[in-house]
Amino acid sequence: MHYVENNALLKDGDLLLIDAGCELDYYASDITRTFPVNGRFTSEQRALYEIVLDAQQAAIAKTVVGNHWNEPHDAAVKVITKGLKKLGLLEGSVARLIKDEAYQQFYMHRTGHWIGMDVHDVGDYKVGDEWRMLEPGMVTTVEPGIYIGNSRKVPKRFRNIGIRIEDDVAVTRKGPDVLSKGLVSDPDGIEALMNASA
Ligand SMILES: [Mn+2]
Repeated sequence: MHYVENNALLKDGDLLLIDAGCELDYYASDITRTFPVNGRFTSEQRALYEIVLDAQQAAIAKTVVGNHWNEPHDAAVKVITKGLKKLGLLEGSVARLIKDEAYQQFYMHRTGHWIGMDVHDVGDYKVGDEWRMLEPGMVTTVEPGIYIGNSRKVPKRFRNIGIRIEDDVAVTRKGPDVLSKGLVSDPDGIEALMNASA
């Protein structure tokens, strides 16, 4: 999920995941995009990418006043589980796969964290035993991903693919405000960006 040596050669067919940040006026950002090195997603990469993007959009839609902290994560988990089932990477009923946390072999982290003056900012996620309610002015990342390793249980064409899409989202009375929306995230846009700069 995090690779910090930054010395591997970029190979034809690889994906490059960049988890980047900057600071402005003492506030931190945390943004991730995933690029196909050769400028085109394979059909398997694209299928997985679209699941992650759908999961992110579902999670962002839940990042609203009156929902609790975990609702965006639950939405992302549901989309990812459904998507992996559709591709044949998970088998069984979606409800069962979620209950058994079967998705965790491919999606093993949380969907977001507070962001503010620090990139993982202070702030509780629960109050007592209850998930905290989202309030105007809170800012969280929304960053689902899918990570498929080398397992022989997975068809070869899906192996060694890791995708994460991360944006910074402010909770407002008018709904979620995606602060990082200026950076393209749809797969056609990513490919266009890659090919324009080539
Ligand atoms: Mn993050």
